[in-house]
Amino acid sequence: FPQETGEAGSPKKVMVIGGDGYCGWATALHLSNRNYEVAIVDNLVRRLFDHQLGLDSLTPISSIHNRIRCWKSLTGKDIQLHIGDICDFEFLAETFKSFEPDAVVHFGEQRSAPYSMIDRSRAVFTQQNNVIGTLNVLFAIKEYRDECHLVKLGTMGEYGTPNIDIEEGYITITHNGRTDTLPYPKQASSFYHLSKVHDSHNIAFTCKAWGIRATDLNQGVVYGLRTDETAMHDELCNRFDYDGVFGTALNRFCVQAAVGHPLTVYGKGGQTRGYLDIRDTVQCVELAIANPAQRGEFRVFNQFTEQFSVNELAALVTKAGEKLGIEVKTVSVPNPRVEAEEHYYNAKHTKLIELGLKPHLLSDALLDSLLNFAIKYKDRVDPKQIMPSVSWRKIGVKPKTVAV
Ligand code: NAD
Ligand code: USQ
Repeated sequence: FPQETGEAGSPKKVMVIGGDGYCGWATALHLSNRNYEVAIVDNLVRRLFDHQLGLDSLTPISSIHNRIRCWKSLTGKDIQLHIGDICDFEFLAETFKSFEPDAVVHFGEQRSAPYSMIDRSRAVFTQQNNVIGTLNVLFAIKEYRDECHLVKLGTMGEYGTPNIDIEEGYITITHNGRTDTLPYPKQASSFYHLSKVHDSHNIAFTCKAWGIRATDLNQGVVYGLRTDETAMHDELCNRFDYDGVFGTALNRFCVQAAVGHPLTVYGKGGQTRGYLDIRDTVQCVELAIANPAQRGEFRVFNQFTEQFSVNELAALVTKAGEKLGIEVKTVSVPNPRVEAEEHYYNAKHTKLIELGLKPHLLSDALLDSLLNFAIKYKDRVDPKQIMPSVSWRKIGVKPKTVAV
């Protein structure tokens, strides 16, 4: 990794928006450990969603204040904390002016596809929170910190599942004898995934119009619990979602196996996505920060390390369960989503490797340890939260208090 210095040789300052969340917390600690000066910005709305929907992380998590205190007492390193909503521009402007970031890593969005499909108000909230939050970050960079590099978390789901190879952000097309390199077509399939498409367009435009430097990390589905830093103390433990709204495929399957619930394959199970270990999320973000985009450049990286279908994941978890003496069954659940269940999928993901990413591929050992974590915390599992409860087809205007 190149030298982590900002202006005048001082440590590079990184603002981590969404730094209390799953990817953000792991990243904030990793960057702090690597001697970046870190400020977390978060309005803790993710903890509120849990309360509102009656959900909880598999792992017990400390308050953000105790997390940061614990980190300071273990390492002597300070992480600044700014509690507030990035949709509130005055708040965001103050954090920019006081912290003066060299890079902003933006994780701070509503990130669940099912949440965005609960009812009209959640769909509107998701797009308002995500699109306006990102617009405010772009304006704050332009106004107060125009050299600052934006590292924005996007999603592989922006591309959908086209019947051709997926490139990294751009595709060169020859049409009626003329050739151009154009943004890769976007075919997102939830109001959440669409919010990321809208963000990408807004960022691309401001790179062109104002010379913003930005990297869009089109991340695949993240799995895993521990990173070197979050494993240092119980109070640093990361969240781990297994419920039908916020839980993601592989993490959910491990918890389901641990409690003897059949693995919930939606529909035919041929849905193929890119996946990565949370230890690679933190590595990729550090690589993007250490190798910033040029002024005016809108750079897109596909951030995942391996592709799996849902059926393949279920088979891997079944095998890992057998080794631990657990019998794992699979059930085909009627698909609550509208998505292709059998399709071609071949997505490029070479740019982060070229920058030096050393992937942690999904190994038997990792699956064993994930299953063991799930077993360790299995008394905390609420079986009522496992089955999917949000239907893409049934979304309507009637507000729903619980997802069920
Ligand atoms: P998370 O919900 O655990 O964390 C998001 C954090 O952002 C939360 O702490 C939340 O309180 C905060 N936040 C949301 N809106 C905010 C606002 N308006 N102002 C301030 N803070 C706000 O999500 P995560 O799993 O850590 O995902 C982080 C990012 O990575 C998201 O943008 C997500 O779309 C992207 N991503 C996640 C995955 C995954 O598998 N988890 C995969 C691909 C991309
Ligand atoms: N699926 C099942 N069974 C389950 C859960 C999911 O079959 O119990 C299927 C889904 O139908 C889907 C696939 O697994 O086809 C992935 O679903 P997911 O819930 O693991 O992931 P997704 O909704 O796509 O969203 C997650 C994160 C989101 C991120 C995205 C990356 O919540 O923030 O953007 O992964 S990607 O999928 O590459 O777009």
